[in-house]
Amino acid sequence: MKIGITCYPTYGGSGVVASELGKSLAERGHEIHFISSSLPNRIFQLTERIRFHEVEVMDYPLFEHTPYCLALATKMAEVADKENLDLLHVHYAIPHSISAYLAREMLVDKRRLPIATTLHGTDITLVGRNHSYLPITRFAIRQSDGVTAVSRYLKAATQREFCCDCEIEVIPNFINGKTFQRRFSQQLYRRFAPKGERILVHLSNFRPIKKVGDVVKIFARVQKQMPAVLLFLGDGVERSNVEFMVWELGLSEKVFFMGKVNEPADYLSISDLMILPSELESFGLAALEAMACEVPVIATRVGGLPELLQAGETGCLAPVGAIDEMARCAVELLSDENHLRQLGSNARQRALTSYDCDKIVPRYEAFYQKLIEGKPAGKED
Ligand code: GMT
Repeated sequence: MKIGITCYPTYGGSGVVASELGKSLAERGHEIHFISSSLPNRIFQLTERIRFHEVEVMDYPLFEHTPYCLALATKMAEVADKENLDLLHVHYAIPHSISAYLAREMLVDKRRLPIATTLHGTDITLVGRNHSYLPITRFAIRQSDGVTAVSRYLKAATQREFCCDCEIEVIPNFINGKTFQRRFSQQLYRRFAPKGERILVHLSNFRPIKKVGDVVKIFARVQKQMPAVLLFLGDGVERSNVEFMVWELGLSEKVFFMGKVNEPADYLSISDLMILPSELESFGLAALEAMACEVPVIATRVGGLPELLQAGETGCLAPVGAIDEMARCAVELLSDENHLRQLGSNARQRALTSYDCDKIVPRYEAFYQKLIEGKPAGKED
């Protein structure tokens, strides 16, 4: 198949899923055309089967806001026509689904161009619910030839708030179990934990919804009970607030801000525990990546996280804001090496059994096939 993929190329779960999906599909013999404003995150190499088409947006003094959505639609139609694409797959509904809809309409007299939309999270639970975007997001979902959501939670939320009769297929996030596996580096470990401290880790885009401040509060409690350090992977709007908080608490020597890293598995592999205290998480890709590297996860019992994580088997689940409970659980787990390693091993097992790319990517292929053949898509997970 020849597939056009559009996503936000920045640091964020939907861009990571889109990039990894494109890479896996290319490995399976498909031709992938990324259409976006810059090369998506985690795409480090272009090949015969992984191509990139940059959306160029002309600015003009009259424009208070540059109309990216229109430039994207134009590029989608151009690439679809020139490269004879079978399908457009957009990640994150706003505004990508609308651009895809416009591209499909632009080509309507020439050729059929099915569009698939994958809903990732805040395109439904936050941004899409805003009155400025809700009607057009609903329209975009209805106009897509096929829609997937990354968890049963997100499917239900979409049907409840956007369209109860919409067919939505649940296809969860996935990892490549060969890339994401524990490859412990003594040298890297010693860089952060020279005295054998426990390593806690958090990976996110540092948006308010991630409650990164809670990670610091949990860590502050844990490090009073045992020698420990904290690694922050990723970057985003909340980072400077969190850095200030760390400094105010006198923890600067124990907390490391690594920024955006190309190989998160290297850092996850030296970590003992991931903390993900999000206010909402439609799936929780960061947790899955940690699990694949044998890192148990302490997370909040929200959104799609309980579908991914099993309390007591792969870590702990607690209510949003339950700092003391999460800190207590962390101390308990970190104090029992055997139990910690058992949970880590369960976590990897679960990641491989249910979320490896070899299991999930064929589901996208089957989904595409149905859309290309013009069959209605959408079934229960
Ligand atoms: O809203 C975000 O935090 C970013 C968003 C994205 O599109 O990058 O992440 C969402 O998509 C990920 C990939 O499907 C999911 O694993 C995340 O749980 C989800 N984030 C939220 O629901 C907050």
